[in-house]
Amino acid sequence: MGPSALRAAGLGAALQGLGHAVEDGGNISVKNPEEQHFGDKRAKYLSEIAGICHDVAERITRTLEEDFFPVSLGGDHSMAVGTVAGISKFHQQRGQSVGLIWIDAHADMNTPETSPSGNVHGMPFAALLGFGPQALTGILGDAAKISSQRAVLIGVRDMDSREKKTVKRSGIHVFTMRDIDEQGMRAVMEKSLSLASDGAAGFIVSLDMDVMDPIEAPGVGTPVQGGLTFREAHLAMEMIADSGRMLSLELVEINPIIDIMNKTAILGVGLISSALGKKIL
Ligand SMILES: [Mn+2]
Repeated sequence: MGPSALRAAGLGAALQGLGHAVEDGGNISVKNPEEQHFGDKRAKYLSEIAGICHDVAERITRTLEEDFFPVSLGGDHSMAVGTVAGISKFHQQRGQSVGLIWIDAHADMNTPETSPSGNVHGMPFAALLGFGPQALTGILGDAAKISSQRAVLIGVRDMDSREKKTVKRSGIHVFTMRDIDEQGMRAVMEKSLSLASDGAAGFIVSLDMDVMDPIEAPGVGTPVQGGLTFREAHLAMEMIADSGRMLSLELVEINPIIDIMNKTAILGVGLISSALGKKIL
């Protein structure tokens, strides 16, 4: 329902208003989880999610081959395994590396062995670095999709105790909410943009709406207090646009059932617009 909420909030018209030619590729077909058994409780719906991620990866690769800029709408964050695999593969075939900027209240760095919930949407970042079940790490080939030196996590404020160990061991760059409080979003983004694009074709942006403070974005599955303000998030997107190095953008975890008057999707449309060139002046 997240993509529908973003469409209803006027995403297409907003991007056309910025001068972009927009083609809506429609939804990727997904089975209703209510009609499936979750399977292994350490990684619920793993085989269904892996199948969807494979479809997403192929769709993304085709989008890039057709010379479009992919904007992917979620849906839960497990889809990032597909989007990032697709973009990484496309550039790898051209001898290029890509970076990753992951903006999220959580690290999404669990594996079935460490996850307290068994939710696969808490595992995609780990899978992209090569940790976790082969069903996820092996999409479009077995190699890690992203090098930890070019992977940046921004806005994190809630990690499981065993997950913290994986984050530290992974070697990714982390800017927690405390770093944003102390250094300011501008400094955090300057460092992040430089780390993610160093020696690479550019970087992927994966924006989980739960990075926002729940006052701004109530319609997310796992809200955590103390998140980004409206302007901090827009500044991050504006600096991403100014860098000219973004290769793809995804926005995930909007759940209109628990939202208030589509507020979270309306904010999402604004953030995508800023990332794709909307300026105040
Ligand atoms: Mn996430």
